[in-house]
Amino acid sequence: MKNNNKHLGLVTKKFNNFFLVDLKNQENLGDSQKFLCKVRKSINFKDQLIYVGDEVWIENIDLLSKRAVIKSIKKRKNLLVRPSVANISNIYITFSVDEPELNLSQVNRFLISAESMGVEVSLVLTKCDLISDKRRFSLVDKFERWGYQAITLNLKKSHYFNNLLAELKQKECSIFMGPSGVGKTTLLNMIIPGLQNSTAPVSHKIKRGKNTTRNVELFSISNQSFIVDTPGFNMQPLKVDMRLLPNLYPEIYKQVVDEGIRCKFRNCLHLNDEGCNLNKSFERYFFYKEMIESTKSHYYQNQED
Ligand SMILES: Nc1nc2c(ncn2[C@@H]2O[C@H](COP(=O)(O)OP(=O)(O)O)[C@@H](O)[C@H]2O)c(=O)[nH]1
Ligand SMILES: [Mg+2]
Ligand SMILES: [Zn+2]
Repeated sequence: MKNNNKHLGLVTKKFNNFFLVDLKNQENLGDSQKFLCKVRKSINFKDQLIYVGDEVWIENIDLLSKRAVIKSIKKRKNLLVRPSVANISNIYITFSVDEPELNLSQVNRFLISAESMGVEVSLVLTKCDLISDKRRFSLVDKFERWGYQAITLNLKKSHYFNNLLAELKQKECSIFMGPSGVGKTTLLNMIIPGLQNSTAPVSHKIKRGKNTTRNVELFSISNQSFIVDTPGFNMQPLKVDMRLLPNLYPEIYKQVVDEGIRCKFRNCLHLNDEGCNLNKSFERYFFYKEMIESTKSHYYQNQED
């Protein structure tokens, strides 16, 4: 039985030349939702690769063999690299409060590279069973000053996890990003029943890269809501153009947008006081300056190449 209408689908998995596509609206196609697709030959996709997370139009749907053909790609909203995933709506920057110890400069870099994607960014703090409530509250306060409402998790208390899960089910496509050993896989295993990716204690992990790389995959967690599984990826913060940096710090752009501050020079990097009207007495200003300096040296290095 063939259906020749065109349907919108979501690429959830990628094999060599095949794509697993979930139909977005399942009108008139019964229970079948997932189709193994090839790309239509007549289309030149050479410079337009298809990624997991892409929305595609499929046709020649065969309901028996569950096969179809990808006809075209819908314009994508964004593309994350390493792992390559398209159309992310939410990035959950994930760090443990201990084991490994919380590194604020690293948290800052992950937050900024997530902000540079132009998506909704949240902060998750795992392993809160390892610290006192007092310390936990002080961290929540700190990140509130950074512009983030941190979600604190504790494997021993499912209550917090359930709140996060309910939130994820309201989002289109979420991903956990953070360094190795913070509990991302543990979280994914709790969110996606039956996933059973292997987790490893921190010390063990440092000795050797234990993950065997599998491909990125999207898992449905509720109707039209997905989470990215990124096995075998050690997430690294992306490099960000320094001219964009002022827009990526809530403490800065809130002053510009809410309070309407203006500096003398239009593209002020807020480094010197002359003609700069930014109130620099916020906690992350030091990190901000440090980041500008390091991107500056990269910038000049690249110019010389
Ligand atoms: N104490 C504690 N340990 C945790 C928690 N979540 C994860 N872990 C442990 O942290 C280690 C690394 O977890 P894993 O999920 O592999 O981290 P990933 O590298 O970010 O994927 C494992 O030994 C987990 O059992 C937590 O809430 N509390
Ligand atoms: Mg992992
Ligand atoms: Zn300024």
